Amino acid sequence: MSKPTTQSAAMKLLEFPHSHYCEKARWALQYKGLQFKAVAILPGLHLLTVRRHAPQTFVPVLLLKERVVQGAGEIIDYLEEVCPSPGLTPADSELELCRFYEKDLAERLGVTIRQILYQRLLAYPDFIRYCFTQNMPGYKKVIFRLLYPGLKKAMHQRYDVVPAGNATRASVSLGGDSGFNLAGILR
Ligand SMILES: N[C@@H](CCC(=O)N[C@@H](CS)C(=O)NCC(=O)O)C(=O)O
Repeated sequence: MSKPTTQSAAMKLLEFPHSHYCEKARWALQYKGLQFKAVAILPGLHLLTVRRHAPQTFVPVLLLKERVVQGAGEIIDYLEEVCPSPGLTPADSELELCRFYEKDLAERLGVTIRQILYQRLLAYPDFIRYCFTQNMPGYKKVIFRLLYPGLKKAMHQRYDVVPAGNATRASVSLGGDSGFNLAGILR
């Protein structure tokens, strides 16, 4: 892909603007100077939107004319392939290590940070509504308000957010033998 082409101008990024995974994909697109349209979708209703295009329900999803790429790491790999310069991934001996850290940070740090944040923030619906629906039309804010009780429950389950007061149960290891205790942060 030469940049920016008609195709890149037609690219859409389905995202939750508050999501760090979506931010990662957005940063990669911006770093490469590609034109794209970020499309904020409403958590909850995203299940319908995303499943129309992609095999799983999560965002970010990059929509191109003839291709759909789901997941921040996958989007970066795709962009590296079609628009190698400026590069984001080392091509030499550091490649393997770089991939290891990227995957590890996405799977463990990314998931844990989300868990920590939602542990606290789900109790503040106004703040969550602001983060999830800012810049969306009023009717979506209303829909979100109606969906919130169910969504909150679903997010507790999906993101393994422990109920308030039980936070000391949660403990994750973030690096080799050095234990990283989520409870220490949540107290
Ligand atoms: N492995 C994915 C994870 C993305 C992810 O977990 N996205 C969350 C938002 S932070 C999501 O879309 N959750 C809704 C769902 O899974 O249906 C990536 O690296 O992009």
